[in-house]
Amino acid sequence: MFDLRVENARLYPMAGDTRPSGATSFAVQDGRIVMLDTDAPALEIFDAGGHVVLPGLIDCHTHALYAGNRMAEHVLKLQGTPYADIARAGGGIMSTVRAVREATEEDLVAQTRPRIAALAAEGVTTVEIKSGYGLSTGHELKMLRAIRQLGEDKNGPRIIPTFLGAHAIPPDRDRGEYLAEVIDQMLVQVDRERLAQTVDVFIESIAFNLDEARRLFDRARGFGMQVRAHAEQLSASGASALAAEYGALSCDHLEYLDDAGAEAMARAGTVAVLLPGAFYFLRETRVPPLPLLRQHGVPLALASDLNPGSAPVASLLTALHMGVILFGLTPDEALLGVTWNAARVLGRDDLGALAPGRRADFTVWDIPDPAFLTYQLGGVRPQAVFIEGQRRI
Ligand code: DI6
Ligand code: FE
Repeated sequence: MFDLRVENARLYPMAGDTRPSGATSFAVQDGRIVMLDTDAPALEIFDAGGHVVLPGLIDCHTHALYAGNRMAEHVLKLQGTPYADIARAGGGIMSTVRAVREATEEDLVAQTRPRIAALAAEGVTTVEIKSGYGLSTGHELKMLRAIRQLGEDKNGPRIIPTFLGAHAIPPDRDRGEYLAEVIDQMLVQVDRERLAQTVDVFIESIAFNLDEARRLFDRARGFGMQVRAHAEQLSASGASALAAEYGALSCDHLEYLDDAGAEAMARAGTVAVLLPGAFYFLRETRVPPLPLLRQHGVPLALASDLNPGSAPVASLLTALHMGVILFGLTPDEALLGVTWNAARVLGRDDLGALAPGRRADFTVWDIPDPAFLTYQLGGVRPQAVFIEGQRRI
């Protein structure tokens, strides 16, 4: 007797490709899919009504945990105030850092919940959330504990934390000293409290350089942690090749990726995470080099990048749509980018597909075909969402 049988489904397993399955049913036991195409008895039967059934969507890159917002800065920018003036007046990333430092762990959780709920309402069953607005040991740990707390919400999606203490250098700190704090204090504590298993870094002329990233990666590897990098977003730096050398799970943004970087990523199996929401909101003009990524066979993922500064986009379906329209992804690439390849970014071979052994995270849609999600923008919501076989929507 299984726990759950889903029947009358148009299954799109997304296990490496977007083809529909011949099966119309599957069975769930202990939160995992155990077999496709079965009429074995189960304690509970869910009739999918002949609708499209997809894996739960995965948002593999967000900065969803923050306090306050940067709306005033946005309005100033729209009026033509130069960014340098805004930064001088205390705007930019440091304004969010100040707000996060003033917030308690409970404040952070409370302010973030509605954003997570917005993602979840679209069928997102797994959300990655980075720290990176604390920029001191105490505040970074506070962020990670708040992220952990969000993951304990009974009805919320699965939350996967990433440590991004190396997001920016606080302007009042010596960069060498700050990096030493990230490596010798924050990372040690993150490991001790098991607050994250993955370390991210912003490698850019305005953030950390290759040498600094290497030191961070060396230490992360010593703790058995996986690495990721914000790479080649605003300039080409060789960040992707460096991250690939460390077997990075992903390199993210990549607007300025070059041939050597793409080749190194392909060799290491590093996933390219494309973030069209930031490209859109910043009115960038240079798109990530898709032909290069395809030519080298780099796996592609898509994420919201939800953050208060460059992507106030609490919608993975919008990012999916933008991936197709602004970056030129095919619908198939975009769909695998929020399922199969997004799971890989998170190092989770138990997520991202409807296949035996994977977690029974799935979504039910009254749409003619999965590609419809790349067609209609807005107003598309799943009719049902299950996480580990438990109905959430
Ligand atoms: N790249 C980005 O676009 C965001 N972080 C990063 O590393 C910006 C985050 C912010 O402005 O708050
Ligand atoms: Fe980011």
